Amino acid sequence: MHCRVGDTVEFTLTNDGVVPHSMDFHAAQVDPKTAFRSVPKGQSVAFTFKPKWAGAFMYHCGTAPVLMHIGSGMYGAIIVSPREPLPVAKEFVLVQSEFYLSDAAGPVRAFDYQKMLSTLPDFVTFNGRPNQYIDAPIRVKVGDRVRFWLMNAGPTHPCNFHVVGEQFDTMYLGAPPATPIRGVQTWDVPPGGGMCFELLCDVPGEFPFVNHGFGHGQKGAIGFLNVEP
Ligand SMILES: [Cu+2]
Repeated sequence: MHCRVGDTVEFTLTNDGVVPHSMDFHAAQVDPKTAFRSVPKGQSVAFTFKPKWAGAFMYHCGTAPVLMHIGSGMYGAIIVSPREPLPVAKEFVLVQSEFYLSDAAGPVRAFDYQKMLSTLPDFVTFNGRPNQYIDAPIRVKVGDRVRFWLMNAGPTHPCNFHVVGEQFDTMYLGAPPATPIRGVQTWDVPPGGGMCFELLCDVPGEFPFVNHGFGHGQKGAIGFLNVEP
């Protein structure tokens, strides 16, 4: 989802599932008791909001236990751009998340709630598939500015974002374009948080982008940014 600061976002959730669900938008400032309430099977909830701040914001099911609902994949990112466009760049959205799978055999691996509580994930991924950007690298050209909108859905671990062989000349801890941080090697995006990382591709090569907490990077949160001549 993409919008700009001050746009009106209209949202409706209809629950076609079995157990109650809800949706909590971190980009919204609304009464959560009303807007983010759980709706049972067959019912809906609708609300509108106007994002006040730019950034990469999480939205997720907030029905108890939240760990189970987020750990089962009920999340996404909404990118809120500032009204005044940022400098031209190749923009990418990365959502880091963790997968906790049961050992039961079958066509679909169910979640394991005890494993979620133990915080030992089987996979940690960017955009839902382990190592997918090893298999299909992100490709840009020398001279491109790359902007990663990185949102960490968790549910539990940080994303210590780093690009091997590069440095972020611009990083927004909060809302772009105010007060960038310069010359960053690695910065941790907390679960439930989002940040914006920029680098200038002035050197050709194959640059791994990783979760530098390598116990998690090695479980799939790793990929290649290929800078072609
Ligand atoms: Cu849910």
